[in-house]
Order: sequence, then C-alpha cells, then structure tokens
Amino acid sequence: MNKRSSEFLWGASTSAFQVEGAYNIDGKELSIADVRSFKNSEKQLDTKVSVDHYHHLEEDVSLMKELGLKSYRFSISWPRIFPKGDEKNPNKKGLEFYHKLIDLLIKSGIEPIITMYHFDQPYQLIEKYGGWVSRDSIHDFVKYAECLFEEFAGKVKYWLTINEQAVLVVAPDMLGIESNLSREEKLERAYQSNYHMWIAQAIVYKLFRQKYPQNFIGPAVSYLTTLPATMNSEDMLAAKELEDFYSFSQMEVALKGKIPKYFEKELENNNVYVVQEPEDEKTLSEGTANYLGVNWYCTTIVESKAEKCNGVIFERIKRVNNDHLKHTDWGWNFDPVGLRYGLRQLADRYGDIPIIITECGWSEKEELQNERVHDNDRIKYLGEHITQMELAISDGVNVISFNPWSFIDLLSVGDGMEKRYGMVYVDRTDFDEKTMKRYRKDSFFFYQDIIKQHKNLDNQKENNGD
Ligand code: BGP
Repeated sequence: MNKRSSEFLWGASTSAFQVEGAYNIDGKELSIADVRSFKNSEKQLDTKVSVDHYHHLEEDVSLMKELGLKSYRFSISWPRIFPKGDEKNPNKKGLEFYHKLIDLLIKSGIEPIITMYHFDQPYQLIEKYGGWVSRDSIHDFVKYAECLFEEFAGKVKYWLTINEQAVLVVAPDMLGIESNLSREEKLERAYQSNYHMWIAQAIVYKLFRQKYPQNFIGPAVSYLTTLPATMNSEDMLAAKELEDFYSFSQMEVALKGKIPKYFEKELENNNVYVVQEPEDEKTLSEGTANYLGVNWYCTTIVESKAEKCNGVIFERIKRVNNDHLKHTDWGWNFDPVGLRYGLRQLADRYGDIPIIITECGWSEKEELQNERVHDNDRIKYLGEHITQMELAISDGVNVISFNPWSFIDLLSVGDGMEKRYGMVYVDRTDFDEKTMKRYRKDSFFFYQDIIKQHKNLDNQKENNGD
C-alpha cells in the first residue's frame, strides 16, 4: 500500500431491497424491485422479509464494527422516503430509519457511503407516467435527492447517485418496461430512460457540488472489463465496443459531461431516437461527478459475431467461456488480475480521480455446519482481488475504498437466497425464515484480519515517522 493507506476505507456493501425486508412498514410503499420480486415469489425469496435488516439494525451494525469496517456502502430505499414518489413532503418514519442507521455507523467509526437509487424506483411513478421513460421522473428524482442532502449531507461525505444504470437499460423490466413490447419499442424506451437518468444525475451533481464542495458524489458503474477471445482484430474491436458502450459511456457522461459519439452512433444505427431538449447539453456539461464508484466482479470474454448479425452491440458479440478460469456456479469468472488491468484503464482515462470499489464478490450455495461456514473460495477471491487492487494502487491508481459485495447474505436479484455473497451468514432459506440468526463465516475472520494488518502497518508507519 502507498502512503494513502491510513485513510483507506475498508468497507462492505449491500442495497436496501436486498437486505431490509419490512416492505410495507412505516409508510413504505412498493418499488419496482418489490413488484419484480413478487413475480418470482413461488420460485425464490422475495423482498417482503428478505434478511430483515430493518429489524436487526443494532445487531448488524455491531457485527460491522466487530469486522473492523471503516466504511459501509448501503442504499436508501426511495419509496421509504417518498412512498408514491411524487409527494410534497417526505415520509418521516423513513428518514428516521436512515438517521438511526447513519448515527449507529458513525458512532461505530464507520463512514457511511449512500447509494440514492439502487434498482428501486417507487412503483407508483411507473404506474403514473411510466417511470424513467417520462421526463417528469427527472423532477421527482431531483426532489428526492435534495431531501436526502438536506437530511444527511451534514454527516455523510460519500454519495452515489444511481447504481448500475447500464444494467437497468439492458434489463428494461427493472425500469418497469413491459417485456411483451417489441424489441424496437423496448430499446427506444430503455434508452430514453437512460437519457433521463443522465440529465437527472447531472442536475443532482451540480446542486450537490455547489452546496457541499468538500464531499464526494458520483455514479456506481457496472464495469464490465472485456477481453477479446482471440488476437483477431475483429474480436478485439468487439471487446472494445462492448466495454465502451456498456461501461465507459456511463463514466464519460458522469465525469466529462458529454455523451460519446460512439454511443449516439450506435443508437442511430439501430433507429433508436431519444427525445432531447435544447438545454440538455449544457445541463450535462455543468453537472459532473467528482469521484467514481465501480462495481467489479470479473472479466468478460467475447468474440465478434458482426459478420453474421447486426443490431446493438450485445447482439453483435458472443460471450465465450475461458476454460482456464475458475468460475462460480452461475458462470462468473475468477480473474483477479483483470481487476488490476481494469483499474489501470480507469487511471489512463481519468487520471487521479478517486475511485471507490463499490462491489466485488464471490457467490456460493452455502449451508451452516456446526455454526460455521467454511467459504474458502470466497477467501481466495477476496485475498487475490485485494492483492491486485493494492498492485494497481502501487501502479498509481487512486483507489480510496474497497467495499466487497456483500457484508451479509442477502436476496440475490436473480437467484434469491440460493446464491449467497455475504461474509455474515443468515440462517434462513428461500421459503423458511428459520432463526434468522447471524453467523460469522470464515471469510469474516479473514477480512477482519486484513483490516487489522493494515491498521498495524499504518501504526508502524506513523511510529517510524513515514
Ligand atoms: C450487481 C448489483 C447488486 C447485486 C450483484 C450480484 O449487479 O448491483 O445489487 O445483486 O450485482 O448480482 P446477483 O444478485 O444477480 O447475483
């Protein structure tokens, strides 16, 4: 680690609908994430109770403290604050819950990192005007953001606006866009929604940075570090095109305030026309982020299908397995060097911009054995990714925080409770709430040790006057 290590934020991550439960309590109404999860209630756990973090707040924060966390990245449930999305005044009970969480964190020496919107737009905004596809959503998001700043910016320094906007666009039902629409209609609505999120985010960046210049605000981008399957230049171009379109376009807009030409061309080539207003260009250029959150799990390998197919970039590539890499049961590769490579690319593009790793994690099917979980693969994953992150830092990349996904077992978006990510095990299954007790997995002790070792290093350095 370099000299920044004493301030380095060793953290962990979750999101509201994946941990909280209490889906209709204290005034909260439904989000699109709730509605989507209820469609699968027969197959897997839904958001109703989840791992009931809402009622285990003290216990969960005390586990965070015991783990030694310096930061905790969580999201605020939008419909807990504005249940319908368009109310004039916020829901007091919702605000109280997050004040309590934030105060507990601060008291425990843990820096809160807030995500404002993690897949859970109030469902009533989707019923009212179609959600993000409507320009009205900009106003409602900005109002929500201003309310959060007013309440919490005095005590919270690190903020993230939108989690994985690119995922919402490629899975448009997460935006409430009906799956029975034609391919063309879905594309058009998804990219119109994407555009409105960009404008809303830019307004919020500008507002925040004017009011709180010492604080940090940025997006949490899904960074799909993409490698070509062969050294054939067609495959190399396909890898670049996917990475640019999916991940870098999001970073470019947030950090440089301009939509890249390749992004616009891709839409034009597919006859996707986004309605824009004359003032938007200025809005985008005036509202930019001052740091970057990246969700990073693994590398993706692609080959070009351009000769056989046209369409959007996702239709012009084929994902390829790398038989040399280990992967999870769900096909996510284990490729720690890919993290160093990806981070180096970010420094090439954005220089010294502070970077927070907002997600990074390994999933497993797990069971409790004599009150323990021996999650050796997760330990290996965490250890090797931390090593590669540290190498990237020594290469000059300005990573300031690492927040693995996830602090605790939670509801996986696609696979309920079967797919676990936590360093803390929760004694429940998809359909049985069991004891809901929390157990420290082996990875908990491993990560605790890493944090301690770095603290010792810091102390030594201070004593040596370094
Ligand atoms: C990211 C999301 C998280 C989380 C994670 C794992 O895309 O930001 O919310 O869910 O992926 O995905 P999954 O739950 O599908 O395994």
